[in-house]
Amino acid sequence: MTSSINYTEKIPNNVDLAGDRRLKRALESWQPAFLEWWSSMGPALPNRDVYLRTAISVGREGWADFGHVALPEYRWGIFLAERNRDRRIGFGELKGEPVWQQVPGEYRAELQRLIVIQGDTEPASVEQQRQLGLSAPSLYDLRNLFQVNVEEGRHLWAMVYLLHAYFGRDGREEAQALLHRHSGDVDSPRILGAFNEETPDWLSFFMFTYFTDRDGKYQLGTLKESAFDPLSRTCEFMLKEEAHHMFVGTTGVDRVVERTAQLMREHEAAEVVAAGGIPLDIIQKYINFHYTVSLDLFGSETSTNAGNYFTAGLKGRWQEERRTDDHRLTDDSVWLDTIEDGELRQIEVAALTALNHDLRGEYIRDCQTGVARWNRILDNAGIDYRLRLPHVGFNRKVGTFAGHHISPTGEVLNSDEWHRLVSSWLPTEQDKAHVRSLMKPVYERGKIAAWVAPPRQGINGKPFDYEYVHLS
Ligand code: BYC
Repeated sequence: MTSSINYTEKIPNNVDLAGDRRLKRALESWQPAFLEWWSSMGPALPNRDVYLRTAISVGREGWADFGHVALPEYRWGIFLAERNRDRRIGFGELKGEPVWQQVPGEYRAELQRLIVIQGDTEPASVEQQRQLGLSAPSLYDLRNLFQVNVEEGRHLWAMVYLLHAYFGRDGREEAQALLHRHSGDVDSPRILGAFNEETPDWLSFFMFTYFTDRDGKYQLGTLKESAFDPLSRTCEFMLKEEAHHMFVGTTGVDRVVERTAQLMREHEAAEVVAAGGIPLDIIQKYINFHYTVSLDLFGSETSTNAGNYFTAGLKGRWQEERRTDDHRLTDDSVWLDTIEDGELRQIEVAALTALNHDLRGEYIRDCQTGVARWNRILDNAGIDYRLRLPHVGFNRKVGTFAGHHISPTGEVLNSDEWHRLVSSWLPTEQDKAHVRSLMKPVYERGKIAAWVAPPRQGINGKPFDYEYVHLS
C-alpha cells in the first residue's frame, strides 16, 4: 500500500477498496445514508463553499490540500496510516507477538464495542455544533467550525470502515445505528454523557474543542496502541486531523480571555458585561463544566473492562512504548483518590484495574497547560485573577465521586451547601443568557465580534480578512 489516496473512486481511500467488491458495495450503500444525515443533522447555515483542507496523503510531508469546497462535496474517505510490517503487540499477555490483521473471534465483541463508542462520538459532535454557524464571530471562525465538522464526519467514516470490513453483518447494523442515534435525543441518545449536552454558543464550542476533543486525543492515542492493526492505523491518521480541533479550542479560549482582559483594562472589571465581553468568572464556570463532563468520559477510576482490554492487547496506555515498566502490570499497584465515609482518601488498587485513572491523569496534566497559557495572558495584561481546573471530584456523574458533592477546591459538602453554592461554580441560566446574547453573526470579511480577539494568524498563510467562506 502507498501513502497516496485514490481520489478517482466514489469513496476516496488508500485501502484498495476497488479490490474488495463486496466491501465497496456495502460502503457505497451506506454513503447515501451518511449524506442524508449530513444534510439533516450537519451544519445548518446555508453556504456556497468553504476554504477547507482535504487529506491527500497519509505520509509525513504535505498530507493535506487547501481550497474552497462546497460542503456536501467534501471528499470524505477512508485513510489509514501506513502499515509497519514488523509491528508487534506492545503490552498485555500477548506482548511481543505480531499484531493482528483480522479480529480474533474471542475479542470480537469487545473490539466492536470500543469502535462503536468511538464512532458514536464523531457524528454526535457534528449534531451538537449544527446551529453554531448561525452565530459565528467571524468568517475565520466559521471556516474552522466547518473544518472540524467535516473531519468529525470523516472520523465517522473511519469507524464505519472498520465495522463494515471486519465485523460482518453486526458491524453493518452498528454502522446504520451510528446515524440513527442523535445527540440529546430522548429515545435514542448518543452513548456517552458529554455528547448529549448542548453546544449552544461559541464559548461552549471553544471549551468543547479544548476539553472534549482532548479526551478524543487521549482515547485515540490508546487505541493507536491496539494489537488490532487496522484500528491502530486508523487512529494514527485521525490523530493528525484531531490536532487542529484542539488548536481551535486552545486559541479560541486564548482569544476570549485576551479580549476580556482588554475590556477590563479599558473599563472597570464589573463593566465587562455592559461592554459586551465575557467576564472571567463566567469563563471559569464554563471551564468547570466542560472539564468535568470531559473527565466523566474516562469511565470509572477502577474498571475491569479497562483491565481486560489491556491484558488482551485491545487498548493500551498513552504512549505505551515510553513506559518503563513491564507493559503487563500484573503485579503492580497504584494509589488513587476516592471518597469513603464522606472523606477524600487515597486507596491502593491493582494497576490493571486503574487504567482509566491512568489515562485521565495524562489528560489532566495536558489540560493544565491550557490553563497556564490563559493565565499568562492575564498576567501579561496585569490582571491578578487566575483561572484554574476544579478538583477532580467536582461535578462528577461517573466514577467514585458520582453522587457526592465536592467543591472546586476539594471540600466535601452536604447537599444544602452544594445547592447554595453551585451557582457560583457552574454556569447559571443568567450566565448562559449573557453569553448567548453576544452570539450575533459577523460575516463581513476582516470583521470580528466584540467579545473575542482576532486570531494571530489566518489559515494556511492566508490573512484574517480572507474570504474563508462564501455564503449563499
Ligand atoms: N457516559 O467500566 P466503566 C472523541 C459506561 S471522545 C455514559 O468505567 P469503561 C471525540 C460504560 O460504557 C473519545 N456511560 O467503563 C471528542 C459502561 O457501560 P456498560 C471517545 C458511560 O468501559 C470530541 C459502564 O458505564 N472514545 O473521540 O472502562 C469530538 C461502566 O463503566 C460513561 C472512547 O471513549 C459516560 N461518560 O470506560 C468528537 C474510546 N463512561 O458496558 C470525538 C472507547 C462509562 O456497563 N471507549 N460509561 O453498559 C472506551 O474506551 C470506554 O468505553 C470508556 C468507558 C473509556 C468510554
